[in-house]
Amino acid sequence: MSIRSDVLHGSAACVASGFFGTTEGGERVFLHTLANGGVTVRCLDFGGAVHSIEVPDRSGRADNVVLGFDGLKEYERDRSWCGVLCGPVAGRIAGASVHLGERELSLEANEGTTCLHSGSAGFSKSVWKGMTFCDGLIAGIRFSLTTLPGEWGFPGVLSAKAVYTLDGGGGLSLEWEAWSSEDTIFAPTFHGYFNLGGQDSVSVEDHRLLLRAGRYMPLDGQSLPRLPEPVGGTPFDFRSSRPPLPVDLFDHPFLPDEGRGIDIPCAVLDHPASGRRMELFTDQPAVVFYGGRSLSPDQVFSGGREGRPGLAVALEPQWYPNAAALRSLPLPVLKQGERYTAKSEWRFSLLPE
Ligand code: G6D
Repeated sequence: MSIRSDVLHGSAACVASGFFGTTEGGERVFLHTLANGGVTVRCLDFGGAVHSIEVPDRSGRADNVVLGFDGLKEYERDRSWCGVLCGPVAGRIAGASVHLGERELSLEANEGTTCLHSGSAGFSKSVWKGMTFCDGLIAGIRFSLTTLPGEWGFPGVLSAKAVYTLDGGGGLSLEWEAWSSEDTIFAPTFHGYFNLGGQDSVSVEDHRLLLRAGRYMPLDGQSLPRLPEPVGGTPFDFRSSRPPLPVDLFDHPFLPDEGRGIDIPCAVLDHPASGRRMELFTDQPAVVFYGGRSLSPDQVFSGGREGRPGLAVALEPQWYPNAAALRSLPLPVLKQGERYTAKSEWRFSLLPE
């Protein structure tokens, strides 16, 4: 069910950009605003981050439903990947190394001996080039980034594009394109934290989550994903909508076998009190559901909201994490000169009355 027309305010698509700040390295960062059909999305060149998503509730009152920071310094210092693009490879890589053909890729071990989200820099700490576009029906922004040769330990020069598009019916899509000058691995994601209760909500305990996933990947003692197992009879069975609790438990890849593809939402997050619903569609084989257990009071998000476990949840569509260590899962190889594409969509609507 899309957002009712009387709530859309009939606003046509529009875009705007403004200066946001200068990084510690002296790079200028712009904030880009996409507005369409009553939904407003703000994105940053820094990390290709989604800074805020304002969505109406059943009474038509719009509120921000993702975590973001008010200043650039918080984004530069953040260690929770709040709202940013992760890559070239999202998730954990055991031993921070990957056998690729005859090569051994040596990546940054930024979590013990593990590489998490391509290290402490990667896509999430890069300044992307953002260019907005709008044709009256859709509003969007194209983020582009070209790496240095072998940057972050990934072979060759990578040219990546991440395009956010906001349609007039509450749909925010993210489409990836990438090319590499050498054979490499490529499996990015978007790491937004969602709380559909809005800026004043401090917990997702009043939300409900549905995951159309019959399998999930258990984690070992270092939070490294292991081979998939059935969810049946475990706390990881979200095939019926229920509260995403206990938040500390969840940091797992779910495999939306049934819910994969752009026409069936693999995940549905509901907030009955406000009437907001978010559906996630993706062509990727995995979605990491992370309950936000590492969010902490030393983080102050937009609107002065202190971090706490369960403040918001992340749903990160991506390739099978840790595939390099799990021989039966295919590596996300991007061959020299090949074009990588992927698409996910976060669609906001109102719960049926
Ligand atoms: C924690 O284990 C989680 C990761 O999955 C998450 O992406 C990160 O915090 C932000 O390390």
